[in-house]
Amino acid sequence: MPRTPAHRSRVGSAALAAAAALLLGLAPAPAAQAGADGEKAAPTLHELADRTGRYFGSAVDNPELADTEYANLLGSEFGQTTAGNSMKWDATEPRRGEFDFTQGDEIVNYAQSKGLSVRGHTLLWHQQLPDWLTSGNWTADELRSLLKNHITNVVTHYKGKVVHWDVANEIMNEDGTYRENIFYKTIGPSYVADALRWARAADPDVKLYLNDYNVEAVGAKSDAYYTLIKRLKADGVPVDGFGMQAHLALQNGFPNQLRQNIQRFADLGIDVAITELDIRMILPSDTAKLARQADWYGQVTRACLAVERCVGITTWGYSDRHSWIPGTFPGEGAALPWDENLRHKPAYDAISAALSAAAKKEDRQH
Ligand code: G2I
Repeated sequence: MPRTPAHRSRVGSAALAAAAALLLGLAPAPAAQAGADGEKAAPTLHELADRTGRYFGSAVDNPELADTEYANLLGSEFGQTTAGNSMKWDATEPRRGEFDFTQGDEIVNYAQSKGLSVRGHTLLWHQQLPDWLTSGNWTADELRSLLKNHITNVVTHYKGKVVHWDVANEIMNEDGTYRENIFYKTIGPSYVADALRWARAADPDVKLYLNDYNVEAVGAKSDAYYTLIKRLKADGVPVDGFGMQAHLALQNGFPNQLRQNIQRFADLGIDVAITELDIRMILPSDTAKLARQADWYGQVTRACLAVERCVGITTWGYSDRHSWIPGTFPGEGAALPWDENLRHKPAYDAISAALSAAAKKEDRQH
């Protein structure tokens, strides 16, 4: 398969990040270390993904950085991270016009020290908005100007520090209609194109994404994004990618036609990323559920690897020690590839095997 320029530019990102870390006087992320017996340790997920021109990442939330064992493994196994909470509106603009990047910067500094690239998450969402914004009774013009100011300030601050932005998060309902968030209700659907344009004006290089859950399968919700992105592209609105969160649950079934769905978005001339992958189950976990979960992780990984413009995979955390799921879905959990003791689960081996097969194929072709 011929490499596109976009593909080529992703190759060797680990090496570039290590060089950048050296220039900054930071210790580069450790590569796979030779074992005590002189044998080479197994390559990390990101090293394998990198050989296919992709990244493999994990989200992280600020309090987790204090868990040194966890933060060190994140820094050595992964090539990318996403701030779980600290770049959201309530964190970055807690009072009108007053910006606070302390927490977001902490993630960026950590990522740079480990050679990880960063995905910005998120400029606009219906959750985690500050009270001053949600309690205001804004006219369309006022809200448009608040949104523009927010996007301009946040994107400008992180210019050159984040490579992707989830510009608009979760803007569609399950039936493919627009979610009635404050922006839609006050401004109408034009806020999406405007948000993308303002983000582009603030940083011409960062990749601008729309991002949502339950869009992995072909269906009403993903169809709505397909139609929207097609129209945005036709209108010359800067949209570079589509993020499929992929918060999956064993009891809900595997998303129908995942690979074909990724492909049809790529065929619109945009990138696709798996942005928040986790695969939960009803607790307690058992051998059969863990095997099924492993199979699903392998399938998601292979679906991304099968599409040239699927640029990478991010899991929403990597260990059952730190996960949003038990708090949101009581009785469910065990969703990540490492257990709470940071030991590999079968899911880890399935991801590694899928990446390794693709990396070897890529090595043979070049
Ligand atoms: O809900 C899972 C994810 C779905 N897609 C968008 C993501 O942004 C979202 O992330 C989660 C975070 O992982 C949670 O950590 O978003 C949640 C909010 O909807 C986050 O939870 C919140 C808690 O609900 C708050 O009580 C807490 O103050 O995290 C906050 C900061 O720790």
